Amino acid sequence: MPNDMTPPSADFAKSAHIDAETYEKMYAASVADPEAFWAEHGQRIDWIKPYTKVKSASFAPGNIDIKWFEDGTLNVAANCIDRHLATRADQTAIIWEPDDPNDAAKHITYAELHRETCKMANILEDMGVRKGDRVVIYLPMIPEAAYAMLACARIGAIHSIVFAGFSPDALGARINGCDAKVLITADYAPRGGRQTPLKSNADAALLNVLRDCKVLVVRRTGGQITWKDGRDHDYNELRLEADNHTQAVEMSAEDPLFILYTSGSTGQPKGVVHTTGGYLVYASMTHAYTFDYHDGDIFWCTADVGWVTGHSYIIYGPLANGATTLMFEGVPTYPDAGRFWAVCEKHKVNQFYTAPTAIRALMGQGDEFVTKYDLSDLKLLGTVGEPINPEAWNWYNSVVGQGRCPIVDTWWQTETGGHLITPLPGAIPTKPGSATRPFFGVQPVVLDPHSGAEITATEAEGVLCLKDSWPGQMRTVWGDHERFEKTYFSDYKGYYFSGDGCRRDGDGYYWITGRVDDVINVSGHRMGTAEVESALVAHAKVAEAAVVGYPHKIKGQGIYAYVTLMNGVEPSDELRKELETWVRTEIGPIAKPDLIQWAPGLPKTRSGKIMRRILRKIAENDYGSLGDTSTLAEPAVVDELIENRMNKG
Ligand code: 6R9
Repeated sequence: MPNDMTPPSADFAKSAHIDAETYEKMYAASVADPEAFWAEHGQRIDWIKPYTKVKSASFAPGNIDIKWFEDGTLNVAANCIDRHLATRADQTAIIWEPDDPNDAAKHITYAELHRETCKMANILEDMGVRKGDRVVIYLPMIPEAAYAMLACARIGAIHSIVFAGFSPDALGARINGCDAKVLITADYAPRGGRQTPLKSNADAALLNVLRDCKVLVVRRTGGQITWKDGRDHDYNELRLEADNHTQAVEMSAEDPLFILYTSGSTGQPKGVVHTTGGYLVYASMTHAYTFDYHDGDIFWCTADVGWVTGHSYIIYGPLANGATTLMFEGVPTYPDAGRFWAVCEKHKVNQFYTAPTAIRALMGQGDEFVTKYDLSDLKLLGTVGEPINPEAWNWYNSVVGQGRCPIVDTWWQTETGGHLITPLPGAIPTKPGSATRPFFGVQPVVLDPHSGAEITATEAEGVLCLKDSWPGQMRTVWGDHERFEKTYFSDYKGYYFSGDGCRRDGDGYYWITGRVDDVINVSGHRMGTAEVESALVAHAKVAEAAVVGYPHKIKGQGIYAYVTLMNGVEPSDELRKELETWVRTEIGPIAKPDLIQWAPGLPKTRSGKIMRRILRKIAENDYGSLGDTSTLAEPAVVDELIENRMNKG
């Protein structure tokens, strides 16, 4: 075994669901005969009417059509709750850890989860929500977020969660985008000792919503809010009267389960659509195998339910598996940088799953924040969202995992529903920084970005595509199937294009090198440069803006904005602050530029296209390799930008 590899310990491998030999056998079977493989593994969830068709997937130009288990019927909430009641009614389904460590944690059993989900489902039905209707959820990380998701699934409504850090404008756009009938929100969202006024954000968002949208308000803090009679409904009051039973609606496998908006390289965020059957099979199977989840384990994924990671690995995957899943309302650094580890100790967490950006931030705070806690219950660590640098990987491994916990570096996307490339911890030796090898049924290929040809040699570098479908794959872009085809299937015909670049090494291991499109990854959150640009140019003093990513020590990538001001407007530090605040309110705090450079002009081709490649190099302070600048309309612009950049140091 090459010495850069860390094999699973013999102990871990012995009790793991999947060992090395089983992985090889199952993987080979999964790609040799996907129909047979998934016919078998589709059985891991409960079906009302069993499927007879397993897979029908076409990536052919003009006919992108993906269906799994299409003639089967089921209900996701029944799978995540009801089917466990016979054996686990009193087992904790959700451990809720509040923002303030002095407040009491909650342990919600499967029986309680059933009751609360039914109550929420009844409230939604009373508000007029029916199968196929859309419900937008804009909530803090509180148990009601889980009840809301599962209540929608129970009555066949399609939920669309908007991260509570998004601004009123972003929320309004998403409510309009999916034409939601109901918005579920809370009075306030406590996070890191501060409170976001969700209800007042929701009020502002609804000013721009055309359709009549009712609001269900959860009282999280009991703080003061404004109220609009007729439109606003009080969850805490309605809950007292709501019946604690509802029938789970029979859904077809291909009925949509949720829409989740995510950033792309062009235009506004798109609504990624996931459906019922394939998604649940895939989320539950990856949860069980990637994290080697065993009955009785306490599983903690630190993501927010506003992101796909929260959907698949806080709610749907774990609950489908009858797991105990931890939901954390707070942030890693409140009240101090030891919070993650305090929570791990307090709740005896066995599997811990977080983002590299959090690891890098905590690593800088010193080891004592970790070592003062008893982390002996930890068995496995995971990362997601961006490439992890070996330094952070090694710290995570030795200080947090005490060299005893395998690390699963999971590569996947909102679009993929679950992990696509990841070590299976009892089977695959890890290498710091590599997502290693594909999950069952996943066929990654590396294509030459210029010719589009598949590179068949083991060692390869290019763009990462998938050759065939897997059950968790997104099915369409909400309301715009053409955009689905154009975004994912048109650059490289016959393949699903991930938007990521990658390298495959001599051992067949995959190393994700980052986005190759105009998407940047800031602290593991996807941002379309176009979104930030359009927010900037919406400001009255801005004539033009170009946004690129640049390497950032903690965030992975930072947001670098080149801004050209309107004629007669003078640059100043005040204006810089004004623009930062502007972007925060237009999109949300995660989109705030880290650096703004005043640009008298932007480098453009003669046809008027901004040459981002050059702007990226300047942002990186890398002037030696600007590449071909011969197509520039005004080459002098570049010299000026470099000069300004250098003056800033
Ligand atoms: C799950 C999630 C997807 C993009 C993806 C890639 C990056 C995610 C990664 C990773 C390297 C990993 N990414 N996991 N890069 N190693 N283990 O993050 O979904 O928000 O849609 O982002 O994140 O660039 O294309 P999403």
